Amino acid sequence: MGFFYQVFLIFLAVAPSALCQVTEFVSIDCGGSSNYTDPTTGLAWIPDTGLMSYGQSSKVQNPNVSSVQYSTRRDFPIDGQKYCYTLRTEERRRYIVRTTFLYGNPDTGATFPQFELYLDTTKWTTVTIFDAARVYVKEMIIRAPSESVDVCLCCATTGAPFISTLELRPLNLSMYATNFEDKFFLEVAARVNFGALTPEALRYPDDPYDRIWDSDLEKRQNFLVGVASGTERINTSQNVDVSTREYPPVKVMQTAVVGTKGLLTYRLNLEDFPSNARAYAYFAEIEDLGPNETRKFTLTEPDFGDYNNAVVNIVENANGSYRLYEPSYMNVSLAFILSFAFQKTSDSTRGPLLNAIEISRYAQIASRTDVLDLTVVDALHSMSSENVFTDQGDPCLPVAWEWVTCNSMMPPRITKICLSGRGIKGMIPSELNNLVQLTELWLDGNSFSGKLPDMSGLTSLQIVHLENNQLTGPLPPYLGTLPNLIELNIENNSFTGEIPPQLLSAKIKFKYGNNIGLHGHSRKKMQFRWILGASIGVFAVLILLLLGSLLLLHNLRRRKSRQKSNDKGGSLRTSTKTSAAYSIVRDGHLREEGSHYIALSDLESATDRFSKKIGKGSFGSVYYGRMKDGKEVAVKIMAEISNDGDQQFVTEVALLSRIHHRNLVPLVGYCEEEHQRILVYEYMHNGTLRDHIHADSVKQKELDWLTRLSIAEDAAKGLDYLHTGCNPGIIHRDVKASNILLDMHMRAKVSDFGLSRQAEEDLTHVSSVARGTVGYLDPEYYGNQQLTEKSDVYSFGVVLLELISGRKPVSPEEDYGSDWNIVHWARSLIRKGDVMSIVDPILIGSFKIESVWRVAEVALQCVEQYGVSRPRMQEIILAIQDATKIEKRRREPPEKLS
Ligand SMILES: *[C@@H]1O[C@H](CO)[C@@H](O)[C@H](O)[C@H]1NC(C)=O
Ligand SMILES: CC(=O)N[C@H]1CO[C@H](CO)[C@@H](O)[C@@H]1O
Repeated sequence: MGFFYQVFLIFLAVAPSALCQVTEFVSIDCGGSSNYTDPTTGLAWIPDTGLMSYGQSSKVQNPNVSSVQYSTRRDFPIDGQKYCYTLRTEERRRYIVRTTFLYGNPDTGATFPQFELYLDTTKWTTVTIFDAARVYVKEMIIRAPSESVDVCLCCATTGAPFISTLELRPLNLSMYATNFEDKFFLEVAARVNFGALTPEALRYPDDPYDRIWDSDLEKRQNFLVGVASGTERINTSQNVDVSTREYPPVKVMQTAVVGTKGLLTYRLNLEDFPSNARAYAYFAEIEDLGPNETRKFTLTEPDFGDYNNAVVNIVENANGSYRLYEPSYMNVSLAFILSFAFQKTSDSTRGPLLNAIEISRYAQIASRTDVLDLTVVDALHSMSSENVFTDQGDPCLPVAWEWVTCNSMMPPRITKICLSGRGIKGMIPSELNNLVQLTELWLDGNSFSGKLPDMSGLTSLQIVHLENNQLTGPLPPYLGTLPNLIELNIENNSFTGEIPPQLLSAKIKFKYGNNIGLHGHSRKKMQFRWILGASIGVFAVLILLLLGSLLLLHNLRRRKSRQKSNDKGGSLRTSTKTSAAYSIVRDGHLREEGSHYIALSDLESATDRFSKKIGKGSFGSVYYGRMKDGKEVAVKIMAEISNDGDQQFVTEVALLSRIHHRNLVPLVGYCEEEHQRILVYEYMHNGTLRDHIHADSVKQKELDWLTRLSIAEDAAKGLDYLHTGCNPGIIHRDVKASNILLDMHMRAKVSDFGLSRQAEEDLTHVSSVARGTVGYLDPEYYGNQQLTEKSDVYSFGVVLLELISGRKPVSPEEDYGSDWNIVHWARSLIRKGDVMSIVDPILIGSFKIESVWRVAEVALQCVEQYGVSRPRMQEIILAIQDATKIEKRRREPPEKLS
């Protein structure tokens, strides 16, 4: 399966858009009765008869939609139950799950239905029918959490739940990937095709992924109102290059609206909002602009806050006309009413243009019932051959199965099982012991046989009914010690042996008649047991006490040492004043804790008169040295001593001496003598990351994918600490592979804060001369000189691409053309879905492609044009950890539930 999957992924990666998706589409006509092919779409539909045994098919009257799938619907009973369709999925693959609802019957006078829709246990939406003739479409984009998903209807407040169609559409690898997909599904709130030629929505085959693009001509309440005057519709028949991340259909990009008077405005309602959302805009220049013409505009939307100032210049952003530019907001908080405006800039000759938008709500994935409890219901299910169980979906959520009662914990636990008189045959499953919250167990009136399993873990148990079965064997002693038991009935079974004496106490309502082999206890035996039991008990208590105090001591010690290390690193957090660093500069004294002054003569002897050069940093040469106490160090001599260098030197020392993090190279000391300015760092045995990725000898190069991931995670944590752990935050400004060093255990540490400046406390950016290294430099920063943490993120994205590809960021010597640049190269290949082509050849065959995908995805986000679209270091760390998890999962087979 793993191999097949990989082959399949490679196949997808090679031919993303040419792939014939149709065979993988699942299209279910609910209430339908036969298979057929829809002539307008060419899609094959199947009836839901094999998937759903509840409810009944009902004819839709007066459908104004001619498709066969809307001539019937399935109506469900009005009761407290949930009704679920189960769809097979490939775990972790992304899909669109779509349900549609056409009620039809407008003239019956009955109230229109309103009910709840769930995906697994996650609340999807409330379906409310206002217009009997409208097809309501609900779409969820998911990364499949397991091998199947349940689509459940329940909880009608008026009318009866019903459904018209259910569709599953697999997506190409990284389409609709978000940093939040472990915890959130995406509920599609709006997907609009502007300038559409007809009021009908556009879908397959125009969209190979069968997304539904609503026409902006569709008449619906509160849909695209408040249109600015001067708004005109344009279209083209020329092809538009859409090979970006989401592959919107060409046909949608071939039409647009233009604000000929300089303004485009729209207002629409977003169902299930306010919420956090993912918002995409799709722009393609489809008018032929004259040589002196420009189209530049800005977005004005109160909710988008920060993004308002970004200027869109479609041709420039998309790198040409008839090409797609798709800026996105990965996480923006939006209100129920979305009202947005695009405004021409004063120096632009043409008004704003818009081809399409797509807005989705983040729907937090709800927990399912605890897996331990699931093992029990699965075991019970598998026992019954006579189809006693027809339950669907999760046992507890959104409403519990009829024979199960659950508590309201998250994840929920089962508190009561009631299976009286179901005709179940076989042994009581041993998994039962997992139900630690169970208070009532009713298994009476079945044909359970064999011995009672171990139920000693069910310490919450109060009421147990096992009467009228064929159970045998002795009554296990634990029955007498269940602390909360108040009622036990085992009548009419074939139990044998002695009754545990506690059961006969008055506190428990115990019925045991008609068990031929069962008998009471003899008193003597019992006394002996009591004495034995008591002395064992005392002994155990003593041992426990002893162990307990040992543990306590251990913990105390641990806490103390942790406190100590916290104190060390804490100095930075608590000193919130920027002025601190600069006052040191003014005084010229560096008496910070941590770093200390080292005399030049000591350094000369440590480095054997600077004889062993090991590298060259941004500011000067680096030499190997060994201090008197044996400590190995890297000694960095600052090259030039201009005023500028002076300042940087002092700043760096002041900064570095106050920062302690295990992913940052520690500063040991400094020296300032005879016009020499020297920094002394801890020596890193394995040199720079650059040496390892781009080494000449193959032996040195052997960084496997997991090692690369761990290096990336370490370095990301170092940078994250600089950005968020320091107050004020610190921007590194020169993140690159040669500034990531490796210690003897191949743990990575970020080095060289030569270019770092403390970000001023109340400014979001600091202006200064653009610095950095060619190939890693953030184009936005280069353009506007506004430095933010996101510039480091950009550079780190380049490092990630280096780790994946093993190639240098810019590479005149490698034969890739004169302006070869890793970002452009990787971006175009990844967007085509062709991640295999960028992977370092020496890794081929030894990694899991999905793990590389995860990193490639986040790397692409890091090198987005605009800083606001780039993730924070924290999100990057999560992505890398995710990739590591994926990679490791293959190596260690998943743990089996016992
Ligand atoms: C979006 O941002 C908010 C606050 O900035 C955060 O609470 C939330 O977890 C983020 N992600 C999602 C999917 O909402
Ligand atoms: C340039 C172009 O193709 N324009 C077309 C836009 O759509 C209308 C029909 O709605 C055509 O008549 C135009 O030729």
